[in-house]
Formats: sequence, structure tokens, C-alpha cells
Amino acid sequence: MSAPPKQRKIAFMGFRSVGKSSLIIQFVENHFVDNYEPTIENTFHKSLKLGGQEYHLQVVDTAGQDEYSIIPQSYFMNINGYVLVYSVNSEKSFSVAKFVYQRLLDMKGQMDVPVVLVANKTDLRMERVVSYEDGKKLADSWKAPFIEASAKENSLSFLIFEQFEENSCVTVSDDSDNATTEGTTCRNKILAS
Ligand SMILES: Nc1nc2c(ncn2[C@@H]2O[C@H](COP(=O)(O)OP(=O)(O)O)[C@@H](O)[C@H]2O)c(=O)[nH]1
Ligand SMILES: [Mg+2]
Repeated sequence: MSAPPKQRKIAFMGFRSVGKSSLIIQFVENHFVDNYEPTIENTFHKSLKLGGQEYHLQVVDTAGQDEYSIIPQSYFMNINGYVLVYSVNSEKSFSVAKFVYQRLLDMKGQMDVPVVLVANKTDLRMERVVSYEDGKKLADSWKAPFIEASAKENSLSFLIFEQFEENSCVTVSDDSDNATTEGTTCRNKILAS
């Protein structure tokens, strides 16, 4: 007998126009949309199987944030993980990702923020202003997984969700809540828990 499906809710956040909706639609519907209405906030549903376990995912697509955004309380409630997206052709979107991460920490506390950092639009090679190294460095400082993607060229979106399951226990000096062994926490392993 197989285990019952687990429900998980994941929110995509980041500056406007970085490709949040495109990545989600690529993942849920397997195609690239060129002109998705930018202001819509929508929740998508998708079932997927990871490591023999079935998940019913709710994917929350936000309209986008900037450094002045007051993030609604609802984005902090009942969300299991966050995908913070920026686009490699926008320095501004990179700083907004940092800003949003800080807001999440302020609201939820260090150990409660399972995050995957995603650099989108890697197909725009000539327009790239944020290097792989810069993105990786930022994600490392958060102890979060980092993925470079192009919603236009490929469908790496599946990988984004896999991170929540796979990502690994990171070693932290602090042994709060879900510590499994001393000094280790599996804060990104939200799908598996
Ligand atoms: N070249 C390129 N364009 C993209 C990519 N992802 C999204 N876009 C385009 O960027 C614009 C904004 O995308 P959208 O998904 O609406 O961004 P959102 O505001 O973050 O949801 C749209 O015109 C998309 O077609 C990508 O990977 N490469
Ligand atoms: Mg959108």
C-alpha cells in the first residue's frame, strides 16, 4: 500500500518580470508563455512523485515585490517553502531577492525559511549582469540550494521542487527545532518531512 499524498504549499517571490509565472507554468503545464498577465496572483496545483512519495503541491504565484513592498501576512502563513527568483539580466532583481529574504527572516526566524534561490533567463547570455558566482555566493550565505534556469529554453522547474526534498541537512552552529544530529538541520527538506 502506498503512503497517502502529502500537501505542500510553495510560494514564488521576487521582483516583477523575472519569470516567476513562466517558471511555474513551465512546471505545471510544460510550456512557455510569453505574455502572462503580470498582476495576477494565482495558485496552481500539481501532483508529483519524489522518492516514492506523492505530493499535492500548491504553488503560489505572487505579483512580485520590490524593496518597498509590504509583504502580506498571508505569504508567511502555511507556506512550506519559498522560491526566490531573480533574472540574470537585472541587478535590481538580485537586490530585491536579498530584500525579500531579509523580510522572510524577520517574519519567520532563521530556521523556518526553507528557500531555493533561482536565477532565471540564462538564455539572455549577452544581457547577463549577475554572474553564476554571485548567485551561488548569495545562496551559500543562506545555506540554500541555487539553480540557474531558463523558463524559455528548458524546464528545469522540476529541479526546483526536487531541491526541497533533497536538500540536505546543512551544518549550523545553532541547534534549534528540526535538528537531526548535533549542529545539523534539515531546514530545506520540507517535502520529505
Ligand atoms: N528570455 C527569457 N524571457 C523570459 C524567461 N522567463 C520569462 N521570460 C519573459 O519575461 C517576461 C516576464 O515573465 P513573467 O513570467 O511574467 O515574470 P513574473 O512577473 O516574474 O511572473 C515575459 O515576457 C516572459 O516571457 C526566460 O527564461 N528567458
Ligand atoms: Mg507573474
